[in-house]
Parts: sequence; structure tokens; C-alpha cells
Amino acid sequence: MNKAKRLRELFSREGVIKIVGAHDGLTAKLVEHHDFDGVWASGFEVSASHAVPDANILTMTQYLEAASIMNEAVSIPVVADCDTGYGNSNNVAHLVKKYEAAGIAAVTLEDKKFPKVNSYIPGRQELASTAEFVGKILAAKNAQQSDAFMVIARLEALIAGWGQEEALRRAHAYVEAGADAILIHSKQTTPIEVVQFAQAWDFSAPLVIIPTSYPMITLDEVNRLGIKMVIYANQGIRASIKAINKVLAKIKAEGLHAVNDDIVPMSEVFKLQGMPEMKEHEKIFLTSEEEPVQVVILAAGAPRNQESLEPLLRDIPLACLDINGKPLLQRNVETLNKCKLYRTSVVRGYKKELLNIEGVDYIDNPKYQSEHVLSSIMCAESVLRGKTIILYADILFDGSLIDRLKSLEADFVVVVDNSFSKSLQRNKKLELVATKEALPRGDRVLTYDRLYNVERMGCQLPDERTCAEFIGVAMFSKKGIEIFKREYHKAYAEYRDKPLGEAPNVLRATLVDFLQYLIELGYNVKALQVNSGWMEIHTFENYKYACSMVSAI
Ligand code: SPV
Ligand code: MG
Repeated sequence: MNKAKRLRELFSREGVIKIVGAHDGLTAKLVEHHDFDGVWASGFEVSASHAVPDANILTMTQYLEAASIMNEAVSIPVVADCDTGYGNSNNVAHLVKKYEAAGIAAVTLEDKKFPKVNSYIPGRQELASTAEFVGKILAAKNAQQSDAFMVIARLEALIAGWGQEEALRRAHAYVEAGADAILIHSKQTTPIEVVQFAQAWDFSAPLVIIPTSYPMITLDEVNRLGIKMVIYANQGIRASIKAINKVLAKIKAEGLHAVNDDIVPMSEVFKLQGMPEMKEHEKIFLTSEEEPVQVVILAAGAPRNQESLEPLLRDIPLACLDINGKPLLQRNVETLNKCKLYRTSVVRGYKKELLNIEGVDYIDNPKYQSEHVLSSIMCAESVLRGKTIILYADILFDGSLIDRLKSLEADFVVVVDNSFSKSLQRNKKLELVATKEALPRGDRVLTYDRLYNVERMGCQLPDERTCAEFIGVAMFSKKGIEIFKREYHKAYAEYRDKPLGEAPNVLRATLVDFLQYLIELGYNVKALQVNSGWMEIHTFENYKYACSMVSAI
């Protein structure tokens, strides 16, 4: 529904319409977030935001631009304060065309002389003649294109001290001319004037008020008086001036650190700016020469056989472990970003609320306790598109490993390390890989990006077959990930109650179980051999070592 129709609908429904002053997209959005019915594009606020008096110092196009920005930022109707119409009835006809075309739901026009001065400024409050203002209303109603657009006539007779009788006389003339509502303005510090006006009014058009100087009036009273709309005209900008002053004074007196609790986090501003939506759009529309690579980090699992880390992991998931000033997950995501990998989804389960670093998407695996790694991967099915890298969350890796991996072309690649014999006492079920060809041994090996053919994967390979350890990093080509998903769905139907790899069923299967299954189906899984560029965090010793290896922050 267009916004003018929406506003009309609000006028035809029960209850008082509440709209709030704003001056830009951000403040308009805050009004919408607080569930008000509409935005008041306040001339006072827009002028103040330019640091000029509310006295028609700005031009019509500046007010229109501000109102359009507000309108684009929200889905609720915007009522634009158009002062006296920025000139005579010719200017009014022009502004109505422009404001209506910009999607503004209604305009208010006030019956003062151009240029106006804000109603609360004592002194010059000159009224236009009734005839002149009626001409403006007629011009406005004649210029509008759709029936829904509203023209609200604002009476300044009480502001100018001309009394109730004059106000009522003018109100009737404006309604005769076609005004869709009457805004009766008063600067008294009690509601007395608007109460008297409302009691004398015949309601040939609905009434609107701006209770800035008489805030004690309650919505119940407003309702009882039959007033249809209230405008909270400028409380937002006044609050922001107070808050900014407080923070700046504190920074000056105490330093930047003192104001943390007085300001919102950057993330809140990002949200208001629409950054999350932009990121979603980027995924779909931002194409580049290089094929984008999706990364999935598997961080759902609860601690398992990790006695030495148990006191730490009682409260946090492993990916949150602080590695020299930064969570493990954040270090890994920064490494991925350095490798130009920006699409990362993290699968969460155990203590999921603590996994909240910025710059990644989160996918929850509610069954992380009863199911296993393969299920976690498939929780991310909607993002498993194109070239995909899957990473365990309990390793720390460097960029060279990722750069090597992402340049490879094979459909299924697992990264393996054959320097694992020393670590066999790691109190962990190692995921082992046997390759058809012998892997090179020794500290100084030159393998370039040679890939080896995987013959078998699992935790229980016979000793003579064991060649290397799977490090928890795998890559799938665009075709590979499609095969992965397709075969998973077939396996899901078939292996609900029978073993898959070394797992009792598909729900309890690991990535390695499933890769072994793919090998058995005849797919060619390749191994990339590395002897450096990664470390696991499985024990407290690993953790201390990792902290000693990376630079602080
Ligand atoms: C505005 O907010 O610009 C108004 C209301 O017109 S008042 O300041 O009360 O005149
Ligand atoms: Mg105004």
C-alpha cells in the first residue's frame, strides 16, 4: 500500500495517530524502530541540523531533499512540514507536485507570511490573510495527483494572539477550501487553548496538535477531545544534543575510555545503515573475475576428551579461546579476509550466544549434541554453493595454507600432515588418511601443489596404511560441493539406521566418514600435504603454544 493511503487508513481507524519529528534518514529510522505511526519531517529539526534558524533560511529543495531521505529510510508515512509553502500559491502548487512525487504522504502548510519564523520565537508572527491562505490550499489540492495525498492546514492564529474566534473562522474557511485536516497550534504551557478549540470545533475535518509546550496532555485526554493526530515534533533532536554534549564533555574531561557506556557500539550504527542487507545483496550481485569462495567453519561441537582445557571450555566454546588478545575464531576470520575470503559462515551449537564476532554469518545446529560433524556441515546447506572450504574451528592456520588451497582445481581436497607420529599421544582420536602414493618425508620438502590420491580415510586405519593426519581443512570445487550435497541426501535416506564409514549411522557421521563413503562410491579425493602453517588447539599445552606463536593483537 502506498504511504498516503496508509496515512488515510490511520485517519479512518480508531485511536490517536502518533508521529515523531526527524531530520534525516537515521533519525527517521529510529522513529520507525520505536513503532510510531509516521515521521514528521520537521522544518525546525531540518533547519537545526544545518545550524540555521527555523525561518525559511533553507530553500524548498533542501527541505524536500531532507524529507525524501527520511521517506526512503522508512516504510511508515512521512508528513512533511512545508512551512508557509515557500512563497505564494504558485510555489505551493510546485511543492505539492514535488513532495507527492517523492512519496511523501502529506504536507502541512501554515497560515503565516513568508518567510515564517518558528512559532515559539516571540515577536514577528505575522499571519497571512485568510484569502491568501485559502488560495494556497486550493492550489495545493488542485496540484495533487492522487486522492490519497493529504494537505493539512496549520492555524497560527493562537500563536499570533488573534484568539479562538479568528482561529475557528479560519479553520472553517480552510476546510471549505479542501484542507484534509486542521493543525491547531498553541504555544501555551497548558493545553487550555487547544482544549477550547477542540470543544468548539465541529469536526468537519480531523484535528492535529503539536503539544511541545504542553507535554502534560495525556493521550487519553487527546482521545477524549477527539483529536486525531499528535506530533512529537522535536524531542529526538533535543535528546541527541544533550547526549552529544554529555559525551563530548566527558571525553574532554576524562578521556575516550570514559564514554563507552554512553555510546552505542558501531554495530548498532551498521545495522541502522542497512549493512547486513548490503552484505546479503553483495553475495548475490557483486560479481568479480575471481570465483568467490564460501568458507564454513564448524564450531558447533561441545568439548570432547579435552580434560586439560575443560576448566576453560566449561564457559565458552573453543573458538572463543583468547589467543594472545583475540578469540581464535576472530584470528582465523582475519586470516581468511587477508586471503580475500569474505564469505564465511560459522556453524554454532555449544554456547552459541558467545560466538558473535562480526564479519561472518551464523548458522545454528540445534542438534549438535546428538549428531555429528556431517550434520553440522549440512546445517549450512543453503550456503554450500560454488567453491567451498570447510574448516574445523579448533585449529589455527596461516594464510599461505589457505592461498595454496583455494588456488587448487580438484573436486575434493583434504589437507593432510604426515609429521604426526610425535603427536600420537595427543589423547585424541586422529583422523587418518592413507594415500596411494607415498607422501614425502622430512623437514625440508618441496611439493609445490602436488596432490596425492586418497585411498582411505578413518580413525581406524591399519598401521601400515597410515600416511598422514587430516588437519580439519577441506576444499570442494563448485562441482564437488554439488556432488557432496547430492550424495548426502541419498545417504541420508539410506544410512539412517546403518553404519556409514566408521559411524553407526549418517547422523553420527564425521566429514571423514563421509569422504570415505565418497571414495567408495568411486569419487577421487585428493590430499594436499603440508608440514607447517597450522596447529591444533586440543590441549592446554597446544593453547599455550599457540599463544606463544602469534603476535599480540
Ligand atoms: C517543526 O517541528 O518544524 C514545527 C513545529 O513546525 S514547531 O516547532 O512547533 O513550530
Ligand atoms: Mg516547522
